[in-house]
Amino acid sequence: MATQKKFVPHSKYKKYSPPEMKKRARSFYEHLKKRRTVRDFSSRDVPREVIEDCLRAAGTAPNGANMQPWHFSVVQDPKLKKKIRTGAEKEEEKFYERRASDEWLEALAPLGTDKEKPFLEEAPYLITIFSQSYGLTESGEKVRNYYVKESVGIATGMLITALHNAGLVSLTHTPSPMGFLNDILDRPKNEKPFLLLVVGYPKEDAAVPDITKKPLDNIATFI
Ligand code: IYR
Repeated sequence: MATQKKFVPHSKYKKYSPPEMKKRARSFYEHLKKRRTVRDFSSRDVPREVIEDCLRAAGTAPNGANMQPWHFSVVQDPKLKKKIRTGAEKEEEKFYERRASDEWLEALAPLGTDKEKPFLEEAPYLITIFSQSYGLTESGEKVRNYYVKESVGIATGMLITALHNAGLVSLTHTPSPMGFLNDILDRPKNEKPFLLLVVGYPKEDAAVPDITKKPLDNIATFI
């Protein structure tokens, strides 16, 4: 039988005056545009509570039928990190030497990426985001999930934003295929690795590619 709907007042909604909205929108943009993907990580530790709150923030993401079809696997253990690095570099070697087209390699050239992934051992946290193609009840019955990629993509974006807000940097790493992460992290087969987020502080001398974002009139139309 279908569960009855239950509504409560949206008492936490906060309204701002237009000038306040303008200020907030601008200052959030100014803050967010300082975010850069970093590949040079310091091994300095990060308080676990910070990571926990950023994951809580990610878990508030809007998602299909509120199934929350995600799992965040958080790794600090150096032995597991080494295994992940070995698994990722094995795939990346094939990618850079055989799988990637010339066009793809050319698109990546400004980023300076290659098959070596030392950050997978150097950064204090590796967070693998798994998407759950279907859910499982306690008795092992399958439950349908909806808009899984969209939901997990939104949660991941919110996690990246939360980490940036906390003063950390991250790298969205996508070794492909990522199936090796299920084995290493012992995740069930209804879960697929969506993205590997490398998290920590940047190295003192960390440098980032000299690239820019498209201006508003290039990414939006008001009609
Ligand atoms: N997964 C590879 C290649 C790579 C692909 C894209 I698209 C990027 O924006 C960056 C890297 C790697 O991580 O090196």
